[in-house]
Amino acid sequence: ELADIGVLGLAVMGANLARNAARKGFGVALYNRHPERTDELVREHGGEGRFLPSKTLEDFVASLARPRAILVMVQAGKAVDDVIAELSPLLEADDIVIDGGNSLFTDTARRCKACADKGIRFLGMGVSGGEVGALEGPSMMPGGDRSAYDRLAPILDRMAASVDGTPCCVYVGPGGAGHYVKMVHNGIEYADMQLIAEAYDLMKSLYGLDAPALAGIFSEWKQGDLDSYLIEITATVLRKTDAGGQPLVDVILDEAEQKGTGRWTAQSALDLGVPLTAITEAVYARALSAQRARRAEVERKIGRSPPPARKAGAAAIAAVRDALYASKVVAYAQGFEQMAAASAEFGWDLKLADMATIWRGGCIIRARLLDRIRAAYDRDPKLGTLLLDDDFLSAVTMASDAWRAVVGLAVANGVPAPAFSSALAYFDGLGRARGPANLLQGLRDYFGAHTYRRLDKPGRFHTLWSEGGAEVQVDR
Ligand code: NBP
Repeated sequence: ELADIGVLGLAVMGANLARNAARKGFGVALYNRHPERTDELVREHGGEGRFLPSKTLEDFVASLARPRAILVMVQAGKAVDDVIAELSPLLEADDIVIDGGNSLFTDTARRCKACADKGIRFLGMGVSGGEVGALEGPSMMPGGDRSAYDRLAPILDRMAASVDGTPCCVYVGPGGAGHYVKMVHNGIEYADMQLIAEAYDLMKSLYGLDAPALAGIFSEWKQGDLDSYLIEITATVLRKTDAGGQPLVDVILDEAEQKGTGRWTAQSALDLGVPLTAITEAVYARALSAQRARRAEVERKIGRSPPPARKAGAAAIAAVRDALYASKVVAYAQGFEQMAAASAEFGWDLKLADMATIWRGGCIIRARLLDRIRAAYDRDPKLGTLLLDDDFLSAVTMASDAWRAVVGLAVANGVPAPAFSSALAYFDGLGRARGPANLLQGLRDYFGAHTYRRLDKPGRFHTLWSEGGAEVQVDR
């Protein structure tokens, strides 16, 4: 009997997705460029379901039922183009290629079109949940050819995580929409993790709390509004000791690496003109973390002294919690606003409530907050920003005194909290009908004759700054 789906690329993600599909009763064809990975998968997990391993691409394609569906799980970038080029001559009209890696959405749009020109149906699918999610049920964000999605939905829905009986998988939109949404998901993940790291740093640096005490605090936060996978694993990581019995986190090098999806998110926000401050600060924070030697050199020169010891009272810890929650709402609001802007720019018709729905399970940013985001977009699918939703606005407003106090304390004591403080600055900027850009416009008109508009009359104006200072109307 032929296979229902093929998986090409059997490193961690591909192997676990193949096992996931097989465990759900689907016949799974297997292929990896170096056959050792295929052999290992069959040797170690062959009993989990119906696997059809192949050593050549020809045999692999021949082992699939028509129309063939091939899930490509290779390294993002050139490898995906190479694989498509090798596969294309072996495929027939209506066969389906799904790229489940972290591809750049513009590459996906290009591949979607190139495949369509050859009669091959292409899906670019974001998959979140890491290694464990891939095996046990990830969140999946397929975009591209709609008919290919419809054909595969019964398989994808079974493979995906599910929350309250709803699969964490939905058709996102045409072209590169699926990978775009996955990219923003990863950007939000950057911001979420940076905010958690700042909360950790503040409590450690200001109140001298050690890792086990902090683990207890994060475990407690997991019971409330902050309930999320990332908060849960924060407690676990903080509690872990190494072989010598000391907290592992205390000996992990403080240099964060990045694979690029956070940076892509920030770059796209700049292109779209979306103020994506929280995610972008998180990308910068990783970049600064990577300058470890320079940080040590500057610290030596400044001769820094630690902040004075403070008592960690319940109110102080609750303030950090509230500041974290409010900042997190801002980060999500910005990410969702970016998806709306991209949807308008590229004509995707993204359903933001659906995105919140499929991120409730399986993925790294799964959180109770996403239920509230879904509810907000269900109430008003055209909501311009989550911060205009009554529930979110009142939650953030209620937290704002604590938020200000925490950011103030951080600034006063030299503990950097870039994501906390930029989220607050964004919220304050958003909540002010009249900002200081009037002066910017005046300056721009002075040196570049860029013109300005006035509050008190229609039209565009220019002041003849160097020719007597008269104002002229330049357009009616
Ligand atoms: P990797 O990103 O490490 O890629 C390794 C796989 O790509 C191997 O199967 C390798 O084959 C194959 N490959 C390469 Br490299 N070049 C190839 C080529 N020219 N032709 C055919 N195969 C080629 O694997 P991964 O960590 O499982 O991730 C797969 C995708 O999923 C990536 O896009 C990744 O960004 C994404 N992703 C990863 C995670 C995660 O937690 N790791 C989570 C979500 C998404 P070989 O064995 O023959 O060298």
